[in-house]
Amino acid sequence: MNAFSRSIELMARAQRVIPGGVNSPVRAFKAVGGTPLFIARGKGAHIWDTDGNEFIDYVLSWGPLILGHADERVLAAVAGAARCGTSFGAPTELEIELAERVCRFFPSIELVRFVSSGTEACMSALRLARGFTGRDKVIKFDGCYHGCGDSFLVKAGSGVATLGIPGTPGVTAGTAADTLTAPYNDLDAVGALLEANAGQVAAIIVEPVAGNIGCVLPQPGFLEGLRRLCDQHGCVYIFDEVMTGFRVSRGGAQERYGIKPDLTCLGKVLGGGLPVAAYGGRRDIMEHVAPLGPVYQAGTLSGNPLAMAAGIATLDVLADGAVYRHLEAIGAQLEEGLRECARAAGAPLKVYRAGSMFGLYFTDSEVANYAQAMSADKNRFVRYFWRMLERGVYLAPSPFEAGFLSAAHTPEDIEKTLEAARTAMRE
Ligand code: KE4
Repeated sequence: MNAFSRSIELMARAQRVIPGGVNSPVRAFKAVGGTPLFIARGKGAHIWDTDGNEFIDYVLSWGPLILGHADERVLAAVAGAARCGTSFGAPTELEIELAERVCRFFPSIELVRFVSSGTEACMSALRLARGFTGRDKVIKFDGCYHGCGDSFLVKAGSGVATLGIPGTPGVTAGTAADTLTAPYNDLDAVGALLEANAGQVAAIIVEPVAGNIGCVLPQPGFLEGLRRLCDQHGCVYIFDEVMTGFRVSRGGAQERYGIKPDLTCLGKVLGGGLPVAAYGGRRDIMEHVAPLGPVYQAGTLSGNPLAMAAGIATLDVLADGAVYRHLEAIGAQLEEGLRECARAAGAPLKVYRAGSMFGLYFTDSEVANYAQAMSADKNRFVRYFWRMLERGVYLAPSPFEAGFLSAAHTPEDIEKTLEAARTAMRE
């Protein structure tokens, strides 16, 4: 392991021209301290920092790289598209190709609109739900993160939780007042909010697996209960599958748990590492989107040909399901192995996994919502994070982020990870 001197040098330079030296706060290592590593390159399940240190990567760009870094099929598709030009601001056949694949993987999606980030997808889905229902309020869950749109920065997860940013600075009181929150997995709390705000709630938006509190699973009946409440109260049921889409199964959490939402947000894997996200769902709702209807949403680079090509190549590899059998095998190997490491180290540990996304908490208590995740031992996570990094394993630098596996991770990578965990988990 070389020192991280080049990253330290680059961080000092970056901070002179970029706020905090990063273009997204979670990258700043604030929750774990120290200097973020500047990454030089990646291949498969591995990345190399600017000091030449090699790591097994479980961040995978926060989820998109389900095939691993620099997948040859994705690179070839992007290169081919680039030779025809990078952007036209006009419709292309590639957008139809990717949209047809999305509708095949997600039968609940009858019409889909591409945007360039998960934030845009979630913001647009909420605006559409408000335009469709004529209502103003939205219900979200403590610790869930739906991007950095104003309405969602209320008790949000991910970087907002990591940095402990109080409230919603910069978001108007009126906007924040229209966002209601409930604890994850708490149907009674949602019912009470709906009763207290009768006829005012446009939508309930949920991460069907909460990947921005670490990895919190939906308890049996939770997602079904939200479906029932939306039907009873005339709310639009929005599944934010930016992280879970194509990740927890080929058809996302709605396929895994058998739920039919009204709208779905997608991102990350959808673009195979390039900027693609999407929102889509019931035709009668989506037909309110301009130019068909009055709900306006637009984007210069929406449906960008390079990003479309990367998404098409990625989904074509995922289509036959073989990747998911591999991901399930190495996911189970990692999950069981981490529990065994904790037992051997005498460490209190809870591990949760849904397909190829997982999370761990240093606690003996179950974690089913944000408050319980907050009660886990954060300091022990920080020690674990750095010990794993020193042993060549790159984890998300926050206890409130999920970890991810790729088709490029091998059983040997998992075994090496567990070997590192055996000592990294000690007190
Ligand atoms: P983006 O705007 O970052 O593309 O997507 C926002 C978003 C929406 N919904 C869910 C469920 C998400 O997880 C995200 C983004 N996830 C974070 C990490 N958990 C992205 C990493 C970052 O903020 O840099």
